[in-house]
Amino acid sequence: MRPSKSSVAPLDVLVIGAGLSGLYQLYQLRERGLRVLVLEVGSGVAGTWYWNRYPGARCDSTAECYQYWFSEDLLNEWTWSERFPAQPETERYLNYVADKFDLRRDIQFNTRVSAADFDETDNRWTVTTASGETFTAQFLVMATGGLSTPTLPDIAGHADFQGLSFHTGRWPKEAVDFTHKRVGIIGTGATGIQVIQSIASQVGHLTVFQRTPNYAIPMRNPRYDATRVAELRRDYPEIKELVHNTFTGHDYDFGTIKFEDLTTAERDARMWAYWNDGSLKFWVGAFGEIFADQRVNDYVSEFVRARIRERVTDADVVEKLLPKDYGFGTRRVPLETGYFEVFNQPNVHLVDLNEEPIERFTASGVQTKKGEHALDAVIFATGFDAGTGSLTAIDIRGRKKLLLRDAWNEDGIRAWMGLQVHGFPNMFMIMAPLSPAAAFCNVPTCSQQQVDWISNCITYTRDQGHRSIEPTAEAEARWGEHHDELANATLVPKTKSWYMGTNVAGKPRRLLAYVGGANTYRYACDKIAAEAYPESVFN
Ligand code: NA7
Repeated sequence: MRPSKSSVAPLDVLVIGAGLSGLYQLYQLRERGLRVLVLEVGSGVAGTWYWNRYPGARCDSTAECYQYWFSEDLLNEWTWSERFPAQPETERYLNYVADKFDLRRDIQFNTRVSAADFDETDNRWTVTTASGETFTAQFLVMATGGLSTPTLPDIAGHADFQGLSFHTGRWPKEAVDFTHKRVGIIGTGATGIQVIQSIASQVGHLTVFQRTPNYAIPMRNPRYDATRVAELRRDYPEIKELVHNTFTGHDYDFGTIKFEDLTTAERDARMWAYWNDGSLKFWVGAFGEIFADQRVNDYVSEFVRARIRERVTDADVVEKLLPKDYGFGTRRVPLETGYFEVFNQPNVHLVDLNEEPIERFTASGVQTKKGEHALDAVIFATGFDAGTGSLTAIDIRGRKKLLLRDAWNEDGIRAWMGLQVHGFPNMFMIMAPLSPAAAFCNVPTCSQQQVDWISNCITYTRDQGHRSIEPTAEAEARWGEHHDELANATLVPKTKSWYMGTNVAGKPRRLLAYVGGANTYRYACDKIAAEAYPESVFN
């Protein structure tokens, strides 16, 4: 146990988490002359890109959109090597940023926060760590990440299994050698797909346990040579402007061309053009109507199923790989590279858990309804308690000792603008529920927007001589109603996924992220600031 640091000079702001959001939050607050400390559970910076070091981990946003915009020097110095960088490169980038801006001196690593308590008398937060240290600060910023609390399936006998087991979100730093091993993987989301396509050719035998097949788009991932890098640098001002003004924070947007106005040939030509871009542009850009119009969604879904059929040779296997009971784009669409061809390999076996549910782990593998699958290692690519998980894991107590976890259990997830919670003054959240950043946004775009807004809000509150800021209950309820109204006008709530909280037992079923658009959301946030926070109460 470390000595208590409660004697440390009082801080203005405590930031929890040193990932992409926390690093930028530290930078911005420091620029404003505030005393800031970041607490981070990992031994290094980078958050998601620190923990998710599983084989094949790679960004599904293009490099030119997945970066910081605040420093011209940084934009000119850092050179991305390919369009969709792999985990080590993004981790290196975030370490480079931490060093360049001397951020580490205000980050305490290997520190797990267990509790945060708001004191109504002095309007300050006290944060307690798992090792018993305490810190106090006027403001608390939860930069704990939207996808940082791994979930493990509730399968009997896990402790009996004698082989190796890993969760992708807690991958060891040391390389894991799967050569000649019999490996099983549970989960075929964005993560599972990256792992499967990466290890299938190395392992002795791969058993893929699939509950829900996914639509996926082939990734086109060229290397960036010097010419391309120079072009991108030239275009950075334009890209920066674009990402901040689009629906999803990428450098493309919904098209203005309507599905209804096109002939079948024109529709198909448009889909092929977007498909061949090899990015998530097909999802958002081809026909925006897929999110609300079932007929358009059916059409596009069939196009994508046809692409899967073309690539898998075994008729029974391909049937299992085709998503049939939900529409394309209503859950996260992964990018892939040779994923479907993996199932043509003789050393790969697909287990459809709908036909053959898992009964339990045994000492030597996984027992399903049809028999035992002998395994040397199991990989859990089973996802995260998204949005809420990293916040409810901490005992956060606001006014009247109200526990955030209880508040969300009793009232459902509530969060004004996805930024603050009524009853929890001076606490801000990044990538939290009910904001676009929770799922429907290119993370760096929305994370930087929220950090900028939070930094300005904290500065304003202090400059005006206020001790605290808190949204009203009415404003919070209005935001929740607006959120639900937009969500229910889409097809997304019809599909089970982490977007809806259905991947975690007992989690309230509600669309996690705001679907009004990252651009619309930003304009709303800017208006609130320009009008001096009319929906908040200052003390
Ligand atoms: P996801 O997208 O939540 O995928 C988790 C996968 O694990 C998915 O295929 C699940 O099947 C499967 N899963 C979860 N629990 C079980 C059990 N109990 N039995 C069988 N299969 C199970 O997580 P990812 O890590 O892939 O991606 C999360 C985000 O990180 C991603 O969207 C990117 O934004 C980055 P299901 O579909 O629930 O039937």
